[in-house]
Amino acid sequence: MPDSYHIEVLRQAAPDEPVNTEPAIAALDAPLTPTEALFVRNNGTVPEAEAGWTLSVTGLVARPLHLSPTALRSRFPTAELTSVLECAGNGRRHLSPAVEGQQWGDGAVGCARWTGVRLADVLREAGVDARAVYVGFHSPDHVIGKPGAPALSRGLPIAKALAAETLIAFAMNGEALTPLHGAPLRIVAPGFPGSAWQKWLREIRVLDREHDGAKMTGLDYRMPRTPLKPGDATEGVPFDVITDMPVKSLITAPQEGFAARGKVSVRGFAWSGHVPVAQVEVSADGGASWQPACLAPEAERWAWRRFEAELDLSAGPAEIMARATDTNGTAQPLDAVWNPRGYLNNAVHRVRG
Ligand SMILES: Nc1nc2c(c(=O)[nH]1)N[C@H]1C(S)=C(S)[C@@H](COP(=O)(O)O)O[C@H]1N2
Ligand SMILES: [Mo]
Repeated sequence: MPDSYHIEVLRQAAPDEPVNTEPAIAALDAPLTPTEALFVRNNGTVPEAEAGWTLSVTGLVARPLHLSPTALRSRFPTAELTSVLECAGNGRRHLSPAVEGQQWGDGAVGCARWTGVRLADVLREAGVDARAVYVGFHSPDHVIGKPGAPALSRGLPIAKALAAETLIAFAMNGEALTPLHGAPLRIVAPGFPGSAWQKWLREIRVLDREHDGAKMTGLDYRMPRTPLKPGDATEGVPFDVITDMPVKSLITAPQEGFAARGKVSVRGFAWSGHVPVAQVEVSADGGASWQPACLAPEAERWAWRRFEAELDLSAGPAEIMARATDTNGTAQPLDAVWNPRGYLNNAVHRVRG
């Protein structure tokens, strides 16, 4: 863990802009990302966790629930896990040609400890109807300047909503959630993109069809079912909601512009969505040859895993690359794969010295 690091603010909270922040990669060189170093992704305002906050469970349920955060905590068993949180648009900056959207570098990702209750326990208490296929999430944040327009209302397929790892969290890294990260309650949906991790949760609606809330439809957080090339028309092309994150790795040391030569220690983290990481390799010759990195065992299913290697850089300036492969044998591509909204860029991470 470095002594100090800076957090690059990509978009400052100008009156007409949501707050979005991205840390320098040095800030991510720790198994648990410090709360102040975790990226922030807001689509609208930051609501206040005012007194009287109620979480409602409505829709296709036998017994609708209305609970304060305190009642939620006392009524259901506490569940805790460590999980990566990554924005689907992380790495968008590397796409060519460029696509619109938040121009994230490689830092819209982190790994934190989450404490809450299982969404499944709450849904079972409410009594989910057999027709349920999806849950929709609702929050009070709104488009800046448009108080009536929800900023984001996403959801989860019912199977993921009922999965043991899906939480309604009230704490992060052992402390109450901060306003920027969704206080008082947020969804934790390991393996899904950050967009599914609804912040400032106020209502969970059980539905008999895929949710169609703000930024659930159109091209938002969706991938074309078949690959598109830049300039291709998107009309009539089926786009599917992103429900899984690809295998990926990040070199956290050395940093871009490093001066070390000779035998250089390389380290970072590897993670994946629902298909676990199998191995990590590193290269110093542009991907012509790869050597295995030492990968820490999977201590926690959804946490990122440390990798370490030693590379011979005595030949001079080099570009270091890391490539993770999942248990299906799918490896990170060498270059970003273009798509209309710039999602799921899991190209190998390159650090130049
Ligand atoms: N209510 C609400 N929840 C939200 C968002 C939002 O704009 N509003 N942004 C989502 C997106 S796109 C991401 S990547 C994560 C980011 O979580 P963080 O800001 O805690 O890092 O929150 C998600 N939850
Ligand atoms: Mo996101």
